[in-house]
Amino acid sequence: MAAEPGIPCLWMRGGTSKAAVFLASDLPSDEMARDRLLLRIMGSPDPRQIDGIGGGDPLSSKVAILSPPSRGGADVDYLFLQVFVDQPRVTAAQPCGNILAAVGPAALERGLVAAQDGVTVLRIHTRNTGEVAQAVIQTPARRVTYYGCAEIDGVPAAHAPVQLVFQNIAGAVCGAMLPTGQPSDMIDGIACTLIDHGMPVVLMRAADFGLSGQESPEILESMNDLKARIEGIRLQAGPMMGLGDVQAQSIPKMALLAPPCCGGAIATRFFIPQRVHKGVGVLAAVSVAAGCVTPGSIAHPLAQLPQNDSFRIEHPSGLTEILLEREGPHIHAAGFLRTARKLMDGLVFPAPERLA
Ligand code: NQM
Repeated sequence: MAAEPGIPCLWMRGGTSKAAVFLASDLPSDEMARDRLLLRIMGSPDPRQIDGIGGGDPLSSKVAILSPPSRGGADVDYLFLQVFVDQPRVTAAQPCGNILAAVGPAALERGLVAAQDGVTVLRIHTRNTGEVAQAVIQTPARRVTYYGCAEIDGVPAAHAPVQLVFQNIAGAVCGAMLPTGQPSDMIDGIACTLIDHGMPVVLMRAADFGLSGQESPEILESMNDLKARIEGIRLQAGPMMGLGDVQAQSIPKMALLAPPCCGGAIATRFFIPQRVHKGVGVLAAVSVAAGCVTPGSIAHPLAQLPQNDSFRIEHPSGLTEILLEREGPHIHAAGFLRTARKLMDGLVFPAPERLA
């Protein structure tokens, strides 16, 4: 059999996640053919993804597809795809703020956007939601650099900062920030806030499950009864949020919340949705922050609201800071500091097609 050609691929860290970054022109235009190819590239379905480049964890089984902008007011299009690890599934239903941090550097690397001297400001159109985010990338002498002094919890060592700003992302996926029209709903006897401020999330009190909210991801993942209860709530919350049947989806994300213990605004543990996040998603953190400032939500009484605009969300790897521009509960803009790094640039060779 003739060898299959390699496909140009950048392997990037964005924030606390990793993704294979492609140009749309290097992938099949047919979505089903594209997704089948991405499963073979990542090595899915397989819990270890041993025959592909995925890391056996949802945080390192991600794809970003870049293309020239399809709308005015943007410099580049970004389609995010979550490749399931142990199921033959790829979904475009969720966006990803961590991988967004890698999009600016990757667009510069691939020449989709011309670098300026010093910093380059890019407007990135996330095709999953239609939102445009602004990214500020360090480009001394018109070349992207990954070296710098910015540190984020969950990533060892310092790197060049990537500043991201989102504007007006309330209801980005569900169409409304509170898709059920109320700040709190009961599902299976648990008070839940169903919220979308960039990422659809179900907020719940850890204490309602007999937890402190400080448990490690490993402990939470070992609790099979807890996981089944949370999945039962998620399957009911999906249709309530206008997401339809979410059995095969990676949204909504499920957040267990507790009062802060490390100087932040609130403590989080996230089911995303079957595995437990080792840190926190960027857009998921904005949805939590939105919950904290929404009267009547389950997050509001748990939160220590900051005096200024800096919301520090506690998670298993430390704290993630979000800067909110808001009037009361109305958040106009959310800003973050992330870092990103090019890990590999080359050709990726997909695993062979599996026989049915
Ligand atoms: O919420 C993981 C990640 C994410 C999502 C996930 C994210 C976000 O950390 O913006 O970044 O929840 O699937 O990459």
